[in-house]
Amino acid sequence: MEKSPYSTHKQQEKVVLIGLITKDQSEKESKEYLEELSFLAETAGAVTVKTFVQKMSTPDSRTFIGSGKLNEVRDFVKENKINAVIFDDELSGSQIKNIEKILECRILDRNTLILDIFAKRARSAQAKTQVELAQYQYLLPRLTRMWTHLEKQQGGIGMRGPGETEIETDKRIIKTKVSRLKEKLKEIERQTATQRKQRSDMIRVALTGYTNAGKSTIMNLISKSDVFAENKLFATLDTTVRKVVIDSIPFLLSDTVGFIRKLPHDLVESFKSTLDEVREADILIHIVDISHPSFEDQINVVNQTLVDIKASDKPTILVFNKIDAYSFIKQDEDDLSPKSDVNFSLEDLKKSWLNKSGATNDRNDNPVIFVSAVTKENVDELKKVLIEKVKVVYFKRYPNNKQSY
Ligand SMILES: Nc1nc2c(ncn2[C@@H]2O[C@H](COP(=O)(O)OP(=O)(O)OP(=O)(O)O)[C@@H](O)[C@H]2O)c(=O)[nH]1
Ligand SMILES: [Mg+2]
Repeated sequence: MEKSPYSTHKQQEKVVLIGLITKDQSEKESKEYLEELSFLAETAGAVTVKTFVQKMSTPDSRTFIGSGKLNEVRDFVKENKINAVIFDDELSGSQIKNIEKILECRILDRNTLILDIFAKRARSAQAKTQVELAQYQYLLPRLTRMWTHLEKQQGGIGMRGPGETEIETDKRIIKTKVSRLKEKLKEIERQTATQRKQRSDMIRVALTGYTNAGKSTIMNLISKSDVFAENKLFATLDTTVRKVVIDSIPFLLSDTVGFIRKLPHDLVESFKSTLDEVREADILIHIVDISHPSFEDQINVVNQTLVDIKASDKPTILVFNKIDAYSFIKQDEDDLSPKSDVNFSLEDLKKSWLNKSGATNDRNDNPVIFVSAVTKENVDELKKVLIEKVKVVYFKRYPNNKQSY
C-alpha cells in the first residue's frame, strides 16, 4: 500500500509514549502497557526517548490527555526533535486531528503501531492482503487532512464528484480498495482451504501463545525446521506447517502469529483465516513466557483471544517456557505482606499450576509442563506428553488403525 503517514519505517526514529492511569487502569497496569508499547516501538525501528503518564478518571474526548500535559509534551517534542508521539490507547479521528494541531508531529496509537509492524513483517500474499485490509479499515474513520495525497495519486479526474471534500473522496477511494482487498482475500482463502482439506486426515497440532513467548523456537526444536525466531514482537506472521513424526506417529505442527493485549479488532478479523490453523487444530500447545512479569495476564489474553476466534475448548498442553530466565525476589520470612507474582519460586509456581490443572480436570486433559527451549530442559518430556495427546486423538479418529502402530 502507499506509505502510511503514520508509518515508522525510517530507522531509529525518536518517539515519545503517552499512557493514562484511570479508574479502569491501575498505575502498575499502565506501566506494563507502556513497557510493552516501548517494545513495540523498538520492533518498529524507533527509540523511545520519554514516557508521559497522566492520571485522569476518563480520557479527554477532544485531546485524550489534558491541555496542561499536552503543552508539556509539545515543549518536549520541540526541544528534542521528536518524530512521533504514540498513545497507548485507541484515538478517534478528531482526537488525532486536535492533538496533531498542538504537537505538530506525527500521532500514532497502539493499533496503528501494531498494524505498521504487521505490514513490515508480512511476507505471503495472504498476510500482506490481510494487513492492508486491516490498515484501511482502521484508517477509514480516522481520515485527517494528511490523507488527501491518496486522491492526488489516483489522478483526480473523474474521481471527484461536485461539492465533495477531499476527505470524502479519499473515503470513497479507500472503500473501493477495501472491497477489492476483500475479494482478493476470498480468492486466497479458497486456495488455502483446499490445501488444508488435502491434509485434513492428518492430526493437527497448533502452537499458540503471546507474542515472543518462544513458539517458533519450540517449533524448531520439535520439528527440526528453520523458522524465523527473534527477540522482537510478531517475528512470525505467516503460518508455517511442518509434518512431524515422533514414535512413528505422524502429525502436522503449525506455528503462527502471536497474540497481544489490545489487539486491533480489525486485525483479528482479517487474520481469522491465518488463524484457521489454530481454529481447526485437534490439539493446542499454549506457550507461555514464564520469565515475563505479566505472564498470567498474557495467559488470560491468549485464552480470551482463543474464545474470540472460537478455538477454545480443545485439548491444550500448557507449556511454561523460558524457565532458565525465570527470576524471583525472595520475600523475608518475617514479611507478612501477601506475596506478589515476583515472590514465587519456580517450585511454588509449578505446584500451583499443576494443582490448578488437576483440580479443573480429573483426567488431566490439559497437562502443564515447564521447559526451556534454550537449555532444552524438559523438551523431551514435552515431546512425550505431546505424542501421548496425539495418540489419543489418532486412535479415537481411526480406531481400526491401532494395530498399525
Ligand atoms: N531465555 C530464553 N529465551 C528463549 C527461550 N525460548 C525462546 N527464547 C527467546 O525468546 C525470543 C522469542 O522467541 P520466538 O520463538 O521468536 O517467539 P515467538 O513466540 O515465535 O514470537 P512471535 O513470532 O514474535 O510471536 C527469542 O529471542 C528466543 O531466542 C527460552 O527457553 N529461554
Ligand atoms: Mg514466532
